[in-house]
Amino acid sequence: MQRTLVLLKPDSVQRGLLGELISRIERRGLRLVAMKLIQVNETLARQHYSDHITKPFFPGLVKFITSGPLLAIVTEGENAVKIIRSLMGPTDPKDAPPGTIRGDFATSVGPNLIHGSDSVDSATREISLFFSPDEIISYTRDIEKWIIES
Ligand code: ABT
Ligand code: MG
Repeated sequence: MQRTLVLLKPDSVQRGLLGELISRIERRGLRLVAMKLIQVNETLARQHYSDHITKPFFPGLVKFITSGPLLAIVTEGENAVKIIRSLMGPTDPKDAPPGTIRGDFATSVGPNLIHGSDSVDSATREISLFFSPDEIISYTRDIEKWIIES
């Protein structure tokens, strides 16, 4: 089982897409094990996007992610990291196929609606930035007893 951090970014909140996007995650079979609406401050934004600190788009990225409330989620399930990345679609929505979140709802690489950790290591790091261990509540769904481990 893996956990990954999902952020439904300020544009998702502004556009009233939270329910739609949560629904896609749930229907795919991942469990929501922690969730909170927060306004990210500059310190947290810089930590979260520390890989991009030298990039020309970094100041704009920090401005955007701190521009309004976002919904932070920890989701858990088999292959959660890859599954969220495939639900999201590519970073630039113009390359995102229909059926993906960015391919269905976004047009521009700035406000691209959703963040998902890009590896298991990033997920561990990012989850600990946004949540304390006692805010994460693990549980299983009955159907998961049929998972065959490969
Ligand atoms: P995030 O989930 O937000 O990290 O997006 P993703 O992992 O798909 O894309 P990366 B490469 O991590 O981009 C981080 C944010 O930086 C923005 N960006 C990225 C630009 O604005 N211009 C660029 O050329 C690149 C490569 C998009 C991402 N988020 N937002 N918002
Ligand atoms: Mg990223």
